Amino acid sequence: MIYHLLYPLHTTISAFNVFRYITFRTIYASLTAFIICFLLGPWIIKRLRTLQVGQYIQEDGPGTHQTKAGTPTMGGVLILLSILISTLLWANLTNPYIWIVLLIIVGYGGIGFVDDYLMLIKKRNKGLSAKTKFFAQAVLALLAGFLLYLNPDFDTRVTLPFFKHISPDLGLWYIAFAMLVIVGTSNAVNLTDGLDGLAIGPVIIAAATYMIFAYVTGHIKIAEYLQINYVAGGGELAIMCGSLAGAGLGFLWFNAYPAQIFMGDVGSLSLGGALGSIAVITKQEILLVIVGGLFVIEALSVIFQVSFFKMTNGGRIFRMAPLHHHFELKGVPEPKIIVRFWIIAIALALVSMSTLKLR
Ligand code: 57M
Repeated sequence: MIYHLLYPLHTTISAFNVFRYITFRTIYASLTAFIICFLLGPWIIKRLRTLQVGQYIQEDGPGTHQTKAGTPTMGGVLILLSILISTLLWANLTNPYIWIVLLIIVGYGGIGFVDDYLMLIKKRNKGLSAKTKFFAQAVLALLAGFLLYLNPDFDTRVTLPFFKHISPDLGLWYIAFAMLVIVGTSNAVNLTDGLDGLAIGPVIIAAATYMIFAYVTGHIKIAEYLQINYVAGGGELAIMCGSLAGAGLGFLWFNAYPAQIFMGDVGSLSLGGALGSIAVITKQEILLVIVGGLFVIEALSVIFQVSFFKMTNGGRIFRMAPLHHHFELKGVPEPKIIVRFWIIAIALALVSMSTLKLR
């Protein structure tokens, strides 16, 4: 809104020319989302407690988690509210990519909300069935992929890190590919959200990384210099990444150990979906495996654990999956696991940025 209301006035008030710049609007989108989250946090926590929207803890989980029972959850509502307000204020709302990512954020937030709500009612850590959740996510992601496919400016080639001359054009199959990236990222973030701040930290890191990718991808000269795909209008997603990172920092203020609030599936599914869709639009889909490497590691630990369990009739690779539970059961204190996972996420983000030059 601010962009549409104030930038046109730059002909009379020259200072308003600043609203044209993506860098300026990204910074203020981050700060706006952070301040909204920071100011509304205490009220939301109090409200969730009053409404008894408290986390149910599975008995079969690590014993240390029993003390977390009743922690207000569904804090993702606060994150999404901050992202939406900040994006609507600072982004160029005529940009179709903004609305595609908003479709995923709101849609996946809705799926997560229903899942969390059912968990609350059933008083079990079981909400929607995995099949129902996956189907709803797939439909929304296919819709997003189809809208991108219909966009004449959008390129259906897949960018490979390190190999600038190899970018296969998937054509109509790009819709299915985009769906896999979005649904996969969403569920990987969901699995990771199992310790205080463990998911939101790497989400902030990934959002900050894609802030840079979106900016360079949408800048024709820089994209040419780096020999990466130029996506006209892709730079506007830097503002959305700013909102994501700002809201994430605001939420982390309350989700930091010992957490006063959990984000719930409403937060984890939507934030993962947002990162996946931003990766697709900025043509850095495969690079997401590195940027979101922590989410990939956590998801793979579950896949390997379940596969090994089935193949060996009860054998386990880890004491418990996802990986963070394995370290918990080894006696590593929760804060130490969380901060070390953040360090890994930062290292992976730096490696992913280096690939822009290593081509
Ligand atoms: C998402 N949810 C957390 C919170 C958060 C197939 C299997 C791997 C599925 C997986 C599962 O259930 N995943 C669901 C992880 C849960 O967090 C809630 O869920 C939201 C995110 N979706 O926002 O509302 C618990 O995590 C803890 N937590 C914190 N701080 C936070 O900031 O401490 C969350 C956020 C919360 C709280 O205790 O209750 C979760 O862990 O369920 N299942 C598992 O991850 C289970 N692993 C498992 O069963 N492993 C098996 C097989 C299946 C691989 C094995 O290793 O053999 C573990 N999780 C639980 N119990 N709850 C262990 C058993």
